[in-house]
Amino acid sequence: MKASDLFVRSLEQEGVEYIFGIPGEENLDFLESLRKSKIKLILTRHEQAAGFMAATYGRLTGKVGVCLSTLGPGVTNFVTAGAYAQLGAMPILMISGQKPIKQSKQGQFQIIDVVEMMKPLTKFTKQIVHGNNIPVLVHEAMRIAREERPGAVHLELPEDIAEEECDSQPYERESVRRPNADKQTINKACNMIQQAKMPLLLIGAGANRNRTSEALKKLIDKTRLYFFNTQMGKGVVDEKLPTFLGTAALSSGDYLHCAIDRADLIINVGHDVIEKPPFFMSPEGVKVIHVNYFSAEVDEVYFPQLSVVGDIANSIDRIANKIDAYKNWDHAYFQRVKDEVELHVKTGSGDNRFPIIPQHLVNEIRKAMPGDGIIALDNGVYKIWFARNYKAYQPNTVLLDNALATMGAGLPSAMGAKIIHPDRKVMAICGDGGFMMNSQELETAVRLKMNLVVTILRDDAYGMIKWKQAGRGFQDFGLDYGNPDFVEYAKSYGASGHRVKSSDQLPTLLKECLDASGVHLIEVPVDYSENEKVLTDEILESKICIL
Ligand SMILES: Cc1ncc(C[n+]2csc(CCOP(=O)(O)OP(=O)(O)O)c2C)c(N)n1
Ligand SMILES: [Mg+2]
Repeated sequence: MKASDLFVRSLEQEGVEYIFGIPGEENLDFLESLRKSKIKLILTRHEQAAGFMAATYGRLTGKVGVCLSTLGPGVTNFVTAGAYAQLGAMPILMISGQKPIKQSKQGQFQIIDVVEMMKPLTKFTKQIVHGNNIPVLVHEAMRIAREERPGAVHLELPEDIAEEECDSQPYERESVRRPNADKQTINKACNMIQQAKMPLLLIGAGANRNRTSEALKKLIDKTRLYFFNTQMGKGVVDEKLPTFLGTAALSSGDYLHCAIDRADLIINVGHDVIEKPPFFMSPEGVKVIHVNYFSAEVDEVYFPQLSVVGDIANSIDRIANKIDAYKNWDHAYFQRVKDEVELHVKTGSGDNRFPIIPQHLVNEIRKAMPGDGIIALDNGVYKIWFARNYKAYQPNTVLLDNALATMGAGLPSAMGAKIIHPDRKVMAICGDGGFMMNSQELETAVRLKMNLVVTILRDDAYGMIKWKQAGRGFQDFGLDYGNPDFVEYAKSYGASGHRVKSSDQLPTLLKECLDASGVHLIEVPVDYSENEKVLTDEILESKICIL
């Protein structure tokens, strides 16, 4: 069989459904093999966007998202997406082409050492030097990408290898089950939870996997434990539940941290060091049970007393079976914090000022989105507002990146989500800065006939940095820009463009766009003047920590 056919057959064998990317002439054999395959090619307008889409596919399905690029400039465009997947624990395989390796008459034209470049960004990177190695390398790359902690892998397929004849066969994918924690450790964890006075449950990024959600819901239903989550743990458990305390959107000092400071035990499920720590440990402070696929990476602020290592869903399920709502638990203070959090989340949500304030926008978008609707956020100051104020009801309905925290991923990740869930409502939420970093993908979305809403918060600035600049006491400098006319810009792609002209118009417009077919871009002029007041001053003034 021809090597490129063998490569595509190996991917089919692994269950690959889509390949996102941009081929170059070095991928032409691969492309021809793909043409004959049932794997669909999603052609994008930038490799970075293809990588973000593949990563989102990995994030939402647990299967490996695959993306394709040419050598040199194509694959250097994968760097940010590779880092996004690697830090965010999203399984992806990046495939890139290369000039012939056995004989080349082109000198160093477009050639960089791609495998070397990929090393710090991936779990595995290899150049394929013989067609017969393809089945084993594809199998290994996929296994490594999927295995906890999931991440990025890369294979380079040089032009001359792609066209050679080989005689090996694709592998059958084996079935693997993760190991479970031992009985003694589960018993120890249950004893610690039973003996605690003010236990809290924390749901982190690693808990955002299939089956974990159910186990955690069972634990909370049975014990009424108060819980909070990190930004990437949003939605694992329904945030409407009465014992949900909120999302740790700020590193410290938020209302929620008052509860954390009082807790004597934190059951930390799926802790991932790539998110800023949602709390700090100290020698005499809170005790921690670390529940994860692997033991804790210990540092000065994180040194759990017990690690429950094994499949998270299994560990939580077994803990839930063994423990109850105990009489010695004192939840009164957590309830007071909960009341305070709810009060502040509501403040401003009905404020009809124009330009629109973030609290109001978050509230209207929550009202407009169905329970299983997905919002995909880019990176800007609004991410904090959404993390704090937008309640996620189902797993993976708030796609935000609190790992690499890159700008430019909002639109591509929304598109990736839409490809996986064509029947669900999907909205990209971007700043004017982040949107413009991958706005060319509007063409891809229109070409793929997606029903998609793209909301752009327009402040004509890199607002997040402006806020931090003011917070440091620096003068306003170097962060303002102009924007295209977003309505006309959308139209030029064959999408529909809308501009919010008053607060009252917002709910109807959101609803209309979500119900309509096609790609709808909504420009929302936003007023960020409340950032400092709500995210800093009011929290400092609150008495809840000392009550
Ligand atoms: C690729 C990338 N470049 C720069 C940054 C640093 N950064 C974080 S937020 C931000 C401003 C975002 O501006 P915008 O998208 O308009 O959102 P806003 O905060 O104005 O709502 C910048 C420059 C980043 N996170 N990612
Ligand atoms: Mg902006």
